[in-house]
Amino acid sequence: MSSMVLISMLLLTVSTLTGTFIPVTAQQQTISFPSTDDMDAPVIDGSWTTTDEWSKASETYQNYTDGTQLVISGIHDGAYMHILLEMPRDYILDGRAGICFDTLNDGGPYMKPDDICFVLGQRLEEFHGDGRSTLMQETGLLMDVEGERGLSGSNSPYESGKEHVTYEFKIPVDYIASTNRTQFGFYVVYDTRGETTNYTHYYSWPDYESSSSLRVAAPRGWGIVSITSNSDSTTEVPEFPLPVVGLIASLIGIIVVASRTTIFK
Ligand SMILES: [Ca+2]
Ligand SMILES: [Ca+2]
Repeated sequence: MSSMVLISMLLLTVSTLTGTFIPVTAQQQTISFPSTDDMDAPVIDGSWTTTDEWSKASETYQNYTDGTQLVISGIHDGAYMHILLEMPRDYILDGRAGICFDTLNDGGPYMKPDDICFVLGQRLEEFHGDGRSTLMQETGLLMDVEGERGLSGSNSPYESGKEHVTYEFKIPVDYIASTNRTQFGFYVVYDTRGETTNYTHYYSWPDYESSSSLRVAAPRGWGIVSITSNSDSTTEVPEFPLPVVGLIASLIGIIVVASRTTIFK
């Protein structure tokens, strides 16, 4: 057997095995909120205040099967996270929207006390988990949190001929990152009555079937939000579980030995 054929077979084996070993968590949807140093923080007034208000924020798009769209924009300045939820095809302000953080990023089937949601409808409310259900439990609202909703028009890049629904939030970083974490579970939920029906429709990110805006998906299925600083955003490296690293190292050893055998025989 030539060494080239042997190497090809070994590489095929490696790629097959690594596919098996990569953990499920690698598939979790992730959003990065970049950091900004300038002082032009978004104005929390419920709409695109200027055409460049959210231009430095990250954008995450979610399309739903009924044609509804959600755009999640986020940025932070070290002290506050600023988050914009935008529904380019929703023209009537009749629902509510919420953002949830798994502050310990420990997932699980139920919402726990460290899982915090801010929901904005007629007013802004704060909820935590009870550890035995996925239903949000209302608590007192942290003083330093802001949220406003409204309609955005021509200042928005998604202006589609009609003013559409937007929600803006301002959340203190140290309330979410109390243990100096930079990654948290993240979940978005919103509802609307829709254009042509009186039924309430529920949407979420990640995209799950919902029957209530106050009942979340199990935190283990939430996405991830990571708050990056300018210095560490370029140093991210893909993580491999240790068994794969060991496997690759040993196979490289086999390849070297096999090559030498072929060359020197
Ligand atoms: Ca604004
Ligand atoms: Ca949690």
